[in-house]
Amino acid sequence: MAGLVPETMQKVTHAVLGPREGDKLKDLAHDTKDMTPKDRLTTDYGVKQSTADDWLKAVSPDQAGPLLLEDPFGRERIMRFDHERIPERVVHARGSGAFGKFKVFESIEDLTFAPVLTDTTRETPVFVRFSTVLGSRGSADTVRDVRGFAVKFYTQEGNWDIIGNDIPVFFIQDAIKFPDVIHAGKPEPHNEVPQAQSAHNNFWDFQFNHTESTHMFMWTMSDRAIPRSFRMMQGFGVNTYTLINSKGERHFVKFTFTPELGVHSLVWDEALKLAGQDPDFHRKDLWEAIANGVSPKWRFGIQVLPEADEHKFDFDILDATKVWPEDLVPTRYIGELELNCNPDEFFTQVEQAAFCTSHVVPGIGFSDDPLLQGRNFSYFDTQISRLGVNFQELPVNRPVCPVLNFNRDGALRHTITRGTVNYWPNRYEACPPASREEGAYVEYPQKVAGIKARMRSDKFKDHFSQAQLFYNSMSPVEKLHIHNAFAFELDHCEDPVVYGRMVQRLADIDLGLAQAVADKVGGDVPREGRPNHGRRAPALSQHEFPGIKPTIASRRIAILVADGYDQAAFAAAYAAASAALAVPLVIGTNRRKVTAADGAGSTQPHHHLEGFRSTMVDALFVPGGAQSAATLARNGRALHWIREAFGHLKTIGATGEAVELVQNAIGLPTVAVSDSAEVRESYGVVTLKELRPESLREAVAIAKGATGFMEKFFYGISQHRCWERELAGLNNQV
Ligand code: HDE
Repeated sequence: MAGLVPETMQKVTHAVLGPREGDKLKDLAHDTKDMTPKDRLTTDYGVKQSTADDWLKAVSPDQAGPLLLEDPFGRERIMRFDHERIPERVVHARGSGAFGKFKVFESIEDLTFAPVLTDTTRETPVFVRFSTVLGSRGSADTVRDVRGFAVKFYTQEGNWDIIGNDIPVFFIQDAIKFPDVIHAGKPEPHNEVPQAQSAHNNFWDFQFNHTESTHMFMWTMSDRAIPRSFRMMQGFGVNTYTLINSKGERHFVKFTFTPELGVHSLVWDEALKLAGQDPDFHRKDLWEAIANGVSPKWRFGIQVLPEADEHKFDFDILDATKVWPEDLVPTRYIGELELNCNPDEFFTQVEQAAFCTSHVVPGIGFSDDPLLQGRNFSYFDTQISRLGVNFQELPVNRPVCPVLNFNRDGALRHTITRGTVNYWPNRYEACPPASREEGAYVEYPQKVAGIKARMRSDKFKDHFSQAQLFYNSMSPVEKLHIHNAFAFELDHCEDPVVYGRMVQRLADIDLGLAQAVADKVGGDVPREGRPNHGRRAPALSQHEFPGIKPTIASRRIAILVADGYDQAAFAAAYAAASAALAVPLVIGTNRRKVTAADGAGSTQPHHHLEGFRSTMVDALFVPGGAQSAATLARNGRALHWIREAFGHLKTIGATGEAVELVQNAIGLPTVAVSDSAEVRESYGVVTLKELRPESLREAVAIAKGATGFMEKFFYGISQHRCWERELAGLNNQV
């Protein structure tokens, strides 16, 4: 897992990649090359090179001498290197992605005639790119930010892109404001500080000046903005699209992807530390899960409204700062997205991936959502400056169905189109437009009447109801995290005007929140707030997610050992974790073989306590063994590991002599749980004094639940974090 060598990953990738008929992966194979020891180094123009080490020189008798400019090999290498960089994405520059497939399990032919959403026998290849928004390409993964969730469906009818986020609403209502919101969020213009952060004056100045952003900033101050993994985030299309059926009827639709693993987040202190300790945390997590065959999956859902219902709500359904609450418009889950194949090369397949909201297939259309319409212009436009006008010919972007037209030339054109004409109509009738029956995209005949004006409908003007709805729907822990997030962010705003006004704004959502934040960050404590309508929408809380099966698959469990550890307990935990598809990681005081008590075995740690940190795992297990426990008890970093994992609300398991070690480190005794006197538990710390099976087989049996210890330990991990610990105020140990 963490120690996988690239070669192993390659094998996994290729095994999963195996060619399939009509598949995007097969299509990519045309442009994919392997490098083997049998191949020989050549120039870009195909001539074999004798060395990659020495520039051609005018060598004098003492072997020194100037480089000769005439060396085409040396010049080619340097010149190609000089031009390796392309502009990074103007937003969402930091990201990573993977290939996979999409299937509908329930046809929605009542709503659309797009086969990608009606043909239940079809498997549509996809590429998905996840990203942060504000940071540049080399910034850290775990910063507080919105996450992008962009899906390219390579359908037989052409490419369809849903370019979504992990948050269902947006900061602004009209695309014309996009440059402002992004300028305000990106590093400030005078000193290019801060990187990948919304915690600065300009961001919050913008938020105050745009009441329409209120709903969105409540989401970005929630745990949604610090996901544990790309695999544990929802994806929302955000904008309102339309579906058209074969009767010519149109429905409004919002698209959602909901992860099988549930929606889970880091805790803030952990996110901050990871940004330095492992800036690629999310990128690696996605890669490793896929390489280990634990393919992340999402259920694909739609919220649908008939055209006739457009004006039935107290919000405008075309306003991207509003959700369609599920109690009013339930989500219908109709398909599944699965990611099962890592890219072979990051630059060509992830960096060069280009998404366009304007790319939809017949049966799917746009709405008059003013944000979406602006996006339809922007994405295509930005690809031209980032990748060039022929960006759709790049392997990752090109469709799997035929592409033929009279668009020609431009920089780096690849396709060679035979024939003497390059226009329509032509005397040969070559390449005529398609009819509706042949599958042409035909626009929905929407009636349009009105005047030209720069305005929005009145319903766009309610900027607070849904911000209140969101906050009201949070669990007590989520509310606490939102409070802490504001306290952090506004503390980073030095300008009293900025934080002073923002705490007043919070009173438009919740007076208690505003007062608590003002108390922390300064500014006048608000005395009065906007009346709160008191409504809740439970589906907005990530703690109230229905239908998620508890699992520990792909969770990292650190096992802390030193010489003299209890082999039986170690083996039991390791085997049970592996059997449950979790990832046990052995952590030693150094990365040298560690010997078990009585020479019962040995293990080679994956990492050592200083190199790896508790932030990088989901749970911690410390097996007994008197000598091992005593060594760890004397090691400050080991104690820090235990305290920090406890502070980050992680499940901790300990057996034998390690029970006392853990209890002393966190200062918390464990209490007996009712079903077994042996197993004790307190606030997600699970202990068992005696775990001394005779054999590995017995150890595995124990692990599978015979004593209840592993059961309890694993159940805790499957719950992600022990929130009760935080509510009891026990987590201040980090
Ligand atoms: Fe984007 N956005 N955006 N955006 N966006 C881009 O296109 C833009 C918006 C989103 O992994 C850019 O290829 C405008 C909402 C994602 O490659 C650019 C507006 C949502 C990605 C652009 C928005 C998004 C982008 C920059 C307001 C969630 C990364 C690079 C009208 C539904 C895609 C690029 C990837 C990228 C413009 C608002 C999501 C400049 C004008 C709302 C996930 O075209």
